[in-house]
Amino acid sequence: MTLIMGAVNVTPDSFSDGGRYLNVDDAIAHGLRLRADGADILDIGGESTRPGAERVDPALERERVLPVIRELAAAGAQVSVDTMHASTAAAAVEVGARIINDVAGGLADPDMLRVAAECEVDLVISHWRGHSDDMYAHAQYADVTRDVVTELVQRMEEAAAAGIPPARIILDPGIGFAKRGAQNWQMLRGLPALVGVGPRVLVGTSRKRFLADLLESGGGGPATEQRRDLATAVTSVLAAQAGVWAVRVHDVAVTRDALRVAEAWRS
Ligand code: PMM
Repeated sequence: MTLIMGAVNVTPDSFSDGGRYLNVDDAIAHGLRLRADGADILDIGGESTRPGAERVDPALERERVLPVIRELAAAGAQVSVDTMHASTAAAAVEVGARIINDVAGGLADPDMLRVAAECEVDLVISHWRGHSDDMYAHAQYADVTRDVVTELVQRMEEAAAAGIPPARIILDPGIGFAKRGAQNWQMLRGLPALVGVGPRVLVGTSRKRFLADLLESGGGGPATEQRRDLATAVTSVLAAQAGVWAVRVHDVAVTRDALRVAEAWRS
């Protein structure tokens, strides 16, 4: 069964849920609720990666995420830390995180691979070409799927050289990162090629702009959160059918239901 990673953004400006859980207690309560809803992993982040978002100082980022990670890990949750900073990743592992989720795939911080190797935890390597403020300038591909696979294989080789075996690596196509609308759909259609590389694959489509654009172009007015969550449940089912290991979502309950329906159909 495909695993569900529930996103907990402890940020004032995240793409979809920014500002809602900036308070530590609210973020912990939200994480516990996502776990009760069926999240297998809780992904805690303190820096928004929304297009155009400002960078966050690592010390402020740690202040936001460490108390939340500590508490959720102590409650028995499997926790990942969503960070591009090696210092935050190391501190998060110390308080109980077991997965480092680096949306920059090790490219933003030269210490990230060394820290992940030393900590002996799993590492999510996402496809990334630049920070949010100018990522669309890098959205140029000869063939999105082929280029993303090639670049992720390079990142994996760098990780292996740093001492991280493929069994501890999770690859992520970085939906919405340096990719425009149609490029995201092309990448999703090409997911089997990424799954074929070997390591586990994680996909995050949740509430992203390309889904909202699609919904709005079909009518019905603004793409509300509810509409985006339904769209996310559908893309998550299709990703599961393509063989991914896990999907990263905000509304765990609706995706859990959708995955169960698809599983019943299949089995
Ligand atoms: N997307 C966001 C944040 N973290 N991590 C991984 N591994 N993959 C993603 O696609 C991903 C991520 C952006 O979403 P949010 O800020 O709305 O939660």
